[in-house]
Amino acid sequence: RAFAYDPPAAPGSVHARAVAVLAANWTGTSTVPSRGLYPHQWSWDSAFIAIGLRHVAPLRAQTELETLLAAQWDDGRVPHIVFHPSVPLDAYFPSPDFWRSATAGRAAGAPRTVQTSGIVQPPVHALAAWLVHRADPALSRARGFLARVYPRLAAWHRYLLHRRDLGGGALVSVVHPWEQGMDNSPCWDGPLSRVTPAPARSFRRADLAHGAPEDRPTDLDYGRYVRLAGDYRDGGYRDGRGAFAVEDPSFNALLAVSEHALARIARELGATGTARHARAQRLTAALVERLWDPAYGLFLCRDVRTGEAVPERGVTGLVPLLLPGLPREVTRALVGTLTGPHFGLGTRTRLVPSHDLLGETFDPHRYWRGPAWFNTGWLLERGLRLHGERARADALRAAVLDLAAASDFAEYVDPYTGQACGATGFGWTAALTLDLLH
Ligand code: 9YW
Repeated sequence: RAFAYDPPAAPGSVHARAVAVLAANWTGTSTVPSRGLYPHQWSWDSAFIAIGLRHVAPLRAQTELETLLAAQWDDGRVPHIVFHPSVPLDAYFPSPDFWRSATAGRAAGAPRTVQTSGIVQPPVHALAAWLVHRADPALSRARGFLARVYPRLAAWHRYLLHRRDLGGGALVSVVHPWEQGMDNSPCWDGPLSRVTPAPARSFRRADLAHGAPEDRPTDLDYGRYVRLAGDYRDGGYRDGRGAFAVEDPSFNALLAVSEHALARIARELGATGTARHARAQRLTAALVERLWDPAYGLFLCRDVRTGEAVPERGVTGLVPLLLPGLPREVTRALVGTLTGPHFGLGTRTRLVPSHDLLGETFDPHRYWRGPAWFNTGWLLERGLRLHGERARADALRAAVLDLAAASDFAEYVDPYTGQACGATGFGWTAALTLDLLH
């Protein structure tokens, strides 16, 4: 009776197949992104997964988020990976013996009983918690779900706003490309070029056992990821001094959207939520002031160490379309960029590419350097709908559903052809398909 909440879907339907992926990736307390490639719990994956799961198994959706939040550090950070103790160490790199959270993270209050990474991922969790609550308010109230997660979500946002404003402009900085979630985006090439890669012989990648090397980040990328993460660990995971610090549009937009969701949660729990809505609006204003570029027609990343904008068109710069309260000329320009020659939605591409089609570095198969991902498609579908672009939202929804089903719920796809890349049976692809079907 694992997924007995809804009336059974027709066997073989897209709905039934998506439910089967989530059932196969469920471990008993959370859902893995991919059985082979990513066999632990990932932070933003869990938020997206809960958003889909709520329609078919709301108790599991609540549990998914509660399991992640149980691994929160005392300083408020929610780790990007929570490791499953039963998975062999060599199944994923970097493994718990690299992060050493319980010892290296002691000063920051890492948990003692569970092993985690020490970096974070985009804060989609309060949005997810609110949507999960709304799917079954009676169950949520009976379990005291919101009352239990609210203090943890509030501490999480506090950590980001207070410890991660490294640029001093009221925006959050990421200190590692893995934190932003689009690992090898060309947006990082500039800021990463200052990082001396760790020697190739000092670590062993596990991802290449599960994915074609030409679809994955390079060894040079990995050397830099390892150096940055190792330096952060060796500094006791204290914030403020690392070589890499970037203000990213999508990370900050997701924080603002989640702050609006946290306001609604606060209201449901009897507070007013007014201060939180106001804070979300201030974040939105800071995003526009610091990262909006009218000439590019999208938001740009800002390299905090040089103070310069990063002159690259990444899908991250479109994601703020998700925000209410954007100036009208900004939303109009974002829709123009999404459907224009750089992203080609509705003309050259079937699903939103992760990077500029006309950019020198564009590669339709290499991870976040061109392929289309389903989570960004889902976020932009919401953004289009929010801003009254109904026909475009409907078309994007149809494309997500088609390509997810045809690719067997691939991790990412070629944006022109829809050809599957990376893993199949991928958690958030299945979950966000379910969400769009409901
Ligand atoms: C890694 C799990 C994660 C995602 C990221 C994606 C990739 C690589 O896989 O990260 O080793 O963490 O880039 O967004 O959360 O699906």
